[in-house]
Amino acid sequence: MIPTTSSRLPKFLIVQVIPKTTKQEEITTELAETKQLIDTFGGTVVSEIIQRLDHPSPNFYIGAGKVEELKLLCDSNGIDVVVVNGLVKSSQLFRIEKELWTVSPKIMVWDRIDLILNIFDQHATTLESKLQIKLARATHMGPRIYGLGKTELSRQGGGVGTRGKGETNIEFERRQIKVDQQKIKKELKKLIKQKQNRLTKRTEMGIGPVALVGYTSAGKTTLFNTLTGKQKEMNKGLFTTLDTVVGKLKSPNFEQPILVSDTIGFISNLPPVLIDSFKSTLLESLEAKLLLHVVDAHDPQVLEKISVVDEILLSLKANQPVILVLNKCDIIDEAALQSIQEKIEKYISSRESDVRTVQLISAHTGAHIEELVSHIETFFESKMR
Ligand SMILES: Nc1nc2c(ncn2[C@@H]2O[C@H](COP(=O)(O)OP(=O)(O)OP(=O)(O)O)[C@@H](O)[C@H]2O)c(=O)[nH]1
Ligand SMILES: [Mg+2]
Repeated sequence: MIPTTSSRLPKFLIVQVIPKTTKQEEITTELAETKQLIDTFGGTVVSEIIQRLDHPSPNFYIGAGKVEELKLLCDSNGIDVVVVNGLVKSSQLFRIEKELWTVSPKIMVWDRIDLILNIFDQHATTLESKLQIKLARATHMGPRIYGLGKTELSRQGGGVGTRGKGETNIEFERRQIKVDQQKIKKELKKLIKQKQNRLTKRTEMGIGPVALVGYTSAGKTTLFNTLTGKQKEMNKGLFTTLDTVVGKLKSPNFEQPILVSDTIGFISNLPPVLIDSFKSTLLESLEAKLLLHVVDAHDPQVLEKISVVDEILLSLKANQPVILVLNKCDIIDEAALQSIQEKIEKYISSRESDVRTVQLISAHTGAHIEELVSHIETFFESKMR
């Protein structure tokens, strides 16, 4: 069990397999993001193993020699959780976990999705997001769900994590899990229907909606608060926002308010299972008339992150007009800003997206917010003509 309430933070070890041709810079960035995720979860990274392999090994994902190294490191550092940063097969995670039983049966082995789901778990407040997490977890865990490993889910399942279970038991669990999944899906379907009705009603009450989308921690909620005068939680960590909230932006140009929605942030290597389960949360964005794609212009990886978000929007078939909002201008110097703007212009012209405008702002200080609002107004005025 993870010692979350004890005096120390759970200790994490990151395992990363990297193709031989990957540049050092990319490795550093990827590791930094994983560390940030672990930090958000509330853990501390005490060790890492990086293996250069063009193809992950079929048995353990990492090579057998690295498994031995992993055991030693887990033992000497008192590791609680090993995070294998990648899309790892459930059977591979289980095999690693089994190897680690000789060190301690308490060590858990997660992949990136498990880590993200466990962060989601901490932030889920509505029945909808709780169900979505449950469903994504059940789909993602594969054989691990049958109580073969001592994973978070099996722990939550209340003692399912005992080893050496008979075939009959596993068969029974397998059937039970299928039944549970069907139940969750049915419940979610009902919630989506109710939500769709609410959305239709709400749309009649205002203009829009405008949806804030973007990479996690880009500043969506900060901008949402600035635009609507609300006080939603914003945070340095990733995935602070999990559920969608709608607020009103009052404009003297219109009788009705402009509706603005804030939703969950995206991240690279977000697997389809997660996107799929969060479709109902993303409903507001999918049905919006205009998207504000918020980016952290101060981030050195800004272009890569814009492209990740664009790909996810594409996969969700969200092809509405976009205003690209370059946020955090208060902490960027003039020269860096110019270079970023040029790169972004180039990126936009190379893609078939519907970016109407690029607007630099600071959601934090409020700089250039009026210009952004004016772009939003112009968009809806043109629609009404
Ligand atoms: N300097 C500066 N910091 C900002 C600005 N906007 C947001 N931030 C900071 O960026 C961090 C993330 O902000 P959020 O508004 O929570 O970001 P988000 O996109 O909603 O993040 P998630 O909901 O976690 O996906 C917080 O620490 C904010 O204070 C800005 O304009 N300037
Ligand atoms: Mg947020």
